[in-house]
Amino acid sequence: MKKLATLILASAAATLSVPAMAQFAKAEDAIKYRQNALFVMQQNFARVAAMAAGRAPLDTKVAAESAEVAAFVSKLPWAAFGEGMDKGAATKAKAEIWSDKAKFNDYAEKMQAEMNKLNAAAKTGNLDSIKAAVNATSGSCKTCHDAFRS
Ligand code: ASC
Repeated sequence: MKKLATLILASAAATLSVPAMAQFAKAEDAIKYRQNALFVMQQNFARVAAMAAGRAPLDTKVAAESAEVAAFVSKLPWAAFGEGMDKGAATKAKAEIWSDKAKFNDYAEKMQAEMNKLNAAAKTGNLDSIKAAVNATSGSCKTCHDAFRS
C-alpha cells in the first residue's frame, strides 16, 4: 500500500514538473511552443472576457471550462523563454526578456496568479466576480506586453 502511494505521488510529481522540464530541439520549436501556448490561453481567456463585457451571453459552464484551460495553459509558455530561445523564428519577444529576466518572471507570475483568480471566479458563476477578475487579468497581460512585446 505504501509502495502504491509512493508510485502515485511520484507519477503526480512527474506530471506536474513537465512544463518546467520542457526541452526543445531548436530555438524555433521553443518560439512556436510559447506562441501556441499563449494563443490557446488567449482564445480561452477572450471567450470569458467576451461574456464579462456583455459581447456574449454568460454561459457559466463554458466560462468555467475556458478559465480552467486558460489557467492551466498560463503555466506553459515560460519554459520556452530560456537561454538561446530569443531568436530563430518570427517573434515579438523583446531582448529585454533575457536582459531583465527578474522583471519578466515577476510579470509572468502575476499573470498566472490573476488567471488562477479568474478560474476561481468563473467557478462561482458570479458575473461581477468574473468581470473583476477579467479586468485584473487583462491588466496583467498588458503590463507585460507594454514592457516586453514589440
Ligand atoms: C486579450 C489579449 C491580450 C489581452 C490584452 C489586455 O484578450 O489578446 O493581449 O487581452 O489586450 O489589455
